[in-house]
Amino acid sequence: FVKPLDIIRLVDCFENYLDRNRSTPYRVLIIDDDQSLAEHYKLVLGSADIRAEVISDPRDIFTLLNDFHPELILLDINMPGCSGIELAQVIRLNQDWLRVPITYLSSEQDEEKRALAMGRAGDDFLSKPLSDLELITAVSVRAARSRQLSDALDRDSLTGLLKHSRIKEQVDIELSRAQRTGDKLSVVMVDLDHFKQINDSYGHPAGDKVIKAMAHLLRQRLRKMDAVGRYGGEEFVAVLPRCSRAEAQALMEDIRKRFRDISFTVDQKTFHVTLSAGIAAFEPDIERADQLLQEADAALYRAKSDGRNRVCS
Ligand code: GH3
Ligand code: MG
Ligand code: MG
Ligand code: MG
Repeated sequence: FVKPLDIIRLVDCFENYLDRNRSTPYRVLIIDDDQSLAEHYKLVLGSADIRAEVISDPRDIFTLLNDFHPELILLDINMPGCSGIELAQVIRLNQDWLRVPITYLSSEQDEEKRALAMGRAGDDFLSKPLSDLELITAVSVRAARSRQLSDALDRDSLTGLLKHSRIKEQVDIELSRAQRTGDKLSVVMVDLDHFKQINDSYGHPAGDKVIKAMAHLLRQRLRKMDAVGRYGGEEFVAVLPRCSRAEAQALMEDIRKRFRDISFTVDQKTFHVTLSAGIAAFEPDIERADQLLQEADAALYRAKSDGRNRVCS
């Protein structure tokens, strides 16, 4: 195993490279027929706070891709009954997994076969044996880059929240889950009050600061399983699985008050901003995600017309 000192040094030197959200460990999928070697890799990566899952039967791959959402795949080439090269090609046929980098990790020495592997579907090639330090370094760099690319595609650059299309997708995903399990689900739509006036009075950069503060507060108050996105300019959507209408209402009341109490200062002038929110909850008659979003939007409209700075459901 890597000496603790080496790991600290390594983590230090990748500090900038590792994403801002280092509280979420990278997820790496290891596919190798040599189970004890794969388990060893998993332990080594675990010591550097990288989460690895091991597959020794390639037939399990699609379940794992869907459930585990790896940010990097380490793929053996020579496996009984299945070639890693073919497996990489199969993974690449699926749109959903296009962005996951595939790194071959193989002891294959044959030059032609290595070239074939690289020319088909994988992205790069690491040769076994690999020291623990090499493994951690190679995986950290690739997973960090994978997450950065993913964030750039999925997240809004001002707030770091999910973009419009991704948060809508998230409503879809959680609605399907709620329909399957019968669990509760709430969707919240938030809009800042009289935001044009804030921009007009204090300038656009001040407006941006307020939007960022809203995003920060939402992230802070929501649970890990919740998703939050910037739906429009100063509009936000939060998806709250296993959260009832009443629980969502209480949570949003708390967020509303906290936000109202934030003092913003620009050019020695202090001001406050309020929010309005609308809540929709999953009921058995709801079939599509846009119904939930429409219901939340209608509740938000009521909050606005009832005088703003309130939560309606
Ligand atoms: P209401 O209480 O009815 O929501 O009033 P409002 O002024 O907030 O309503 P409206 O949706 O008409 O205005 C939203 C404003 O938000 C308009 C736009 O200039 C501003 N805005 C949108 N995106 C951004 C942004 O990224 N930064 C800043 N500073 N302002 C933005
Ligand atoms: Mg093998
Ligand atoms: Mg507004
Ligand atoms: Mg608006």
